[in-house]
Amino acid sequence: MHNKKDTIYKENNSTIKPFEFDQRVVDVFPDMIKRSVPGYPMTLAMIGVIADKYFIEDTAIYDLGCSLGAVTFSLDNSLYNKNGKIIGVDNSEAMIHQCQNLLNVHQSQFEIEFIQADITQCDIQNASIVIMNFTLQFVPLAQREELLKKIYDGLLPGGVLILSEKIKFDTEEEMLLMQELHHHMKALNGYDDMEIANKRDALEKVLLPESHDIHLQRLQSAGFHPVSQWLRCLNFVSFLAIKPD
Ligand code: GEK
Repeated sequence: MHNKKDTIYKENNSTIKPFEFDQRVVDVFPDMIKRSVPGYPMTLAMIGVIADKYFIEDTAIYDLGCSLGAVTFSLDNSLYNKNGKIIGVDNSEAMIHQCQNLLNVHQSQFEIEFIQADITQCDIQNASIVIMNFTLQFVPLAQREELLKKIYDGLLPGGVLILSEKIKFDTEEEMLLMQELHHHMKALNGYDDMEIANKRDALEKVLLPESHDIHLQRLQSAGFHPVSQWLRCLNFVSFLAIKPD
C-alpha cells in the first residue's frame, strides 16, 4: 500500500473539489509528497540533524500535521540513546488511523503517541522541539499568529520550532520563475499537465502560502530569536526559530 502511485488528479474532471487529506490521499501520500515537494527527503534528513542538536533529555517533540508520521518515525530512528516522547498530531482521521497501523509494527525507541486533533486546539507542553513540516500553510491565515504564540509558550527555553512552508514571492517575476521550475520538476517526476493543473485548482483555497518576510516577522513577534531560514529549494523553505534561554 505504501508504494501506491498517486494518480488522483489524472482524470479530466471539470469540477475539481477542494483538496482533502482523506483515505484516497492517505493511500498514495508517500508517493505524492516525494514527487511534489522539492527536497522533501533532504528536509526530513536535516530535521534529524537539527533535532539531534536541540533535543533536551526527557522532554517532548511535537510533529504538528504529522500526516503518516514521516518526521516522527525518522526522528525516532535518528535520535540515538535519548529519552523522551514524540507526539504526532493531525486532524485527518484517515492519516491518524494509518499512523496507528504503522506504529503497531514499528520498534520505537521513544514513547510515541499519535493524536487526532486540530493543531490550533491541542496542548503543547514541556517541548524542546516542535516541527511543522509543510502544515502551517493549511491553517487559516487568521489563526497562524495565535498558533505560533502557543508553540512559543509550550517550548522550553533553548527549544526550537522547525517550520517548513511553501512560500510566495514579492515579485511576479520570481513567483513565475519558481512556479515554472516547480511544475517542471513535477512533470519530470511523472505528473502530466492535466494532473498538475487539477491539483493546483484543488489546492487553491486550501494551501495558502505566504512570503518569507511575513513568516519571519510573525516568528519574531511571537518571541523567537534568532530565526534563520536554513533551507530553500525553489519555492519551499524551512526556518529554524529558537526560543531564547
Ligand atoms: C510530513 N508533516 O510528511 N490540524 C492538524 N493537522 C492539520 C491541520 C490542522 N489544523 N491542517 C492541516 N493538517 C508531513 C506533511 S502535509 C503537507 C504534512 C502536504 C494536516 C493535514 O491533515 C496533513 O496531514 C498535514 O497537515 C499537511 O513531513 O501534504 O503538503
